[in-house]
Amino acid sequence: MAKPILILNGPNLNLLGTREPEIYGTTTLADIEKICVDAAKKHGFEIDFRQTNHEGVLIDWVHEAEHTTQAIIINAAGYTHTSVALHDALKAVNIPIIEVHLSDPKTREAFRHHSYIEALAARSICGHGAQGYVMAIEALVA
Ligand code: CA2
Repeated sequence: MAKPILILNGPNLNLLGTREPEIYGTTTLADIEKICVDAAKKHGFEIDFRQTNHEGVLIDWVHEAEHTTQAIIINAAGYTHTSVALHDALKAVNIPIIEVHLSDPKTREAFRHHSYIEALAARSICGHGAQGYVMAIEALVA
């Protein structure tokens, strides 16, 4: 059995679908998980879909990933723009990384324009909503 694709979601993404629908839509994180499971299954892959509000937990999951998964898809949410520690963890693992954002941070407030993950990612997929996660899975499969 192939190792699963790890899909990591950062802080506040558990609130999706409940607030700020004008930015993030009405799809919940549980809906996105289901969309990802179905998209991966089509290509014979499994996913391991997680969310945390804690930076250190994200970092621990990245460390584990080198041994347990074949690739990481990550929406680090606010930590995208702040976390050197998450950047260092992602740099230390030797597996493909794809960055995903529901919105396009570069068209929003200036403090969202820099990503500490972008330079490490094979691709950054932004502004496609939940479909961006499917695009990331398909990019990995291809
Ligand atoms: O567009 C994205 O996916 C973001 O990663 C979402 C983050 C934001 O900090 C990034 O700049 C871009 C915010 C996630 C918080 O999501 C919420 C959802 C509903 C209500 C409140 C927050």
